[in-house]
Amino acid sequence: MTADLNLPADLNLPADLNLPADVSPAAALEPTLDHEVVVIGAGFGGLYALHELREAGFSAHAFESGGGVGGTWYWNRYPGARCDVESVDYCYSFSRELNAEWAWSERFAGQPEILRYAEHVAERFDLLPMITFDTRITSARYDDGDHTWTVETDQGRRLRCRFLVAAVGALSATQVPEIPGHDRFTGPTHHTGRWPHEGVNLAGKRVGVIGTGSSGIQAIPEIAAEAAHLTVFQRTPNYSLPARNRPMSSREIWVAQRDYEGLLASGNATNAGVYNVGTGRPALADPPERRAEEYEHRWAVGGTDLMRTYGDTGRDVEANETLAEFVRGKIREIVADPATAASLVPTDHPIGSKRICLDSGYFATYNRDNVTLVDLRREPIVTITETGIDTDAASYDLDVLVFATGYDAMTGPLTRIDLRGADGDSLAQRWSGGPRSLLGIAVAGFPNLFTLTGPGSPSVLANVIRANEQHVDWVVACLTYLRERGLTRIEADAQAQDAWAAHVHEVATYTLYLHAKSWYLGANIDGKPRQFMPYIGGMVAYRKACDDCAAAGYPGFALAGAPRGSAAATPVTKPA
Ligand code: N01
Repeated sequence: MTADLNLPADLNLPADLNLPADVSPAAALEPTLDHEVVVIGAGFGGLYALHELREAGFSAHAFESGGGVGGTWYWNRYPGARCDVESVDYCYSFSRELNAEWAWSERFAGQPEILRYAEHVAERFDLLPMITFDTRITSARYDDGDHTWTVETDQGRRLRCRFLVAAVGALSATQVPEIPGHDRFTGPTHHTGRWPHEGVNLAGKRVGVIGTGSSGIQAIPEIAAEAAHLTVFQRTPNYSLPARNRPMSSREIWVAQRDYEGLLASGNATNAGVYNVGTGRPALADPPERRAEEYEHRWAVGGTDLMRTYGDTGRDVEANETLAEFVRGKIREIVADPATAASLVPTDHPIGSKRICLDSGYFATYNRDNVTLVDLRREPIVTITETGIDTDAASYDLDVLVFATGYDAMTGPLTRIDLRGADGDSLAQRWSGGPRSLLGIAVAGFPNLFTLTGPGSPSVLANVIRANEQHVDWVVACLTYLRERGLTRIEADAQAQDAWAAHVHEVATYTLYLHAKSWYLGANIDGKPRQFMPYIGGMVAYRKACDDCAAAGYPGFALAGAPRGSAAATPVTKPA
């Protein structure tokens, strides 16, 4: 989640978004659709999309590659998987009743509990009949003759729909790096994002973990506690803050269940979609002792509040350094061996310019006798072998190899589907120079496609459940608007898209996010264009841009369709 960057209230949103909507009659229309809307994915975005589409009277169906709902929380079952947004915020806000009946057991819910919540939502709102599981959508082609998408699945199904809602998540396309010899290892290998559902018995095993991002940092303490020996292969040290996870008190549960208005406010009135406890001052406005007090207090409380202590640590190098040095000091305090501590202290990027990690005993894990840190900056990997990993300094024998190596973030989940737009170009081709979209939700050349939490929207910089809710609400209102007017086609205008992309980039330049080699920038994937993908202007400004666009009749989009009363205006209700 992003720190609250206190960006200027007037973000200078691109004026040329005010393009006239081009409304023209549709060409020949095909009434025999399978569904009006196909939703790709049944994670938090897809579930809410199904709910709202059905409420608004659309025929909708989702296809999900997993065997159940939950998206990222279905797949990420690695030991220690836990949310880094507080449970009271990391939940839906659309239903007062849902909020009143669900009781989170921990301050930061673990993966099993979040998955149970997703399953509860799917059952409570009767969404399961609207989902086909174990089915991956492999391709989708848009036909401009009749304003439809033809979708194909890996189960051999082909179906037609008017609109496509990609609820594919930003971090679902796993990434295993091309390390020499990566297919030579003869023992089990696991990616944290595709952890076996039956679990992995690590007792008595020599385990190697490559990667120290959020996933590695959560998994490492748990694996160390179970394995005979753990060897961590670290390329870049990372900042991590103590989660200080704990059970929720009965009073906290009681308040969370009743304070529905507070829940709404945390999502709607803050930039990151979570409750904000910053001082409101610039870091250097406080004398060093006062600053240390503020930082110490938030370190002791735990969670990501520390990142929001001051409003300028996300955009001012000097301010950032005060916070970074505070955290470095904590690492040096916790880790007993000074050489190991030196390897773990991050110095190559500002704190928060990569996704901040939350941990439970991560740095202290390196004080265990059964844990070895291999600093790959000192001894790079030469090759993976049949029995372990060779660096240029030593051979490490392993029984199990864990890749905590992350994702082809934000674009990967979309470009790995063969999506073909109006002129037959694939989305992967269109985005080969970097993703471009209007408001992060629609792409020029790809009519009737909506990308929930797509690149160009706040997405991973916000509370993703709330970002999904906001996107779904916008999409369903948009589809309702089209239906009421007998319109069957909506497409982002290329000029408006360029203006939005320029704005997304401009806002990122106000921050320190461009100072790190992060997955936000595509820097973790060889050959991926370096472009800051999420929108850092914050949920408040972003929501306003979306709302203004809808209120003005969707300027920046070209709308088309048959006049009211034609076949196109007839609702399509063919069941799944
Ligand atoms: O992936 P990452 P992640 N040789 O890309 C290393 C969300 N999430 O799965 O930094 C050696 O952050 C790479 O090294 P470097 C959250 O948004 C949330 O951990 O590129 N190492 C890095 O250390 C998060 O940010 C939660 O030098 C290699 C690691 O692999 C996002 O998912 C939990 C390498 C990848 O880190 C992704 O996190 C988990 C190579 N060739 C995830 N290639 C919570 O809610 C890569 N690495 C708590």
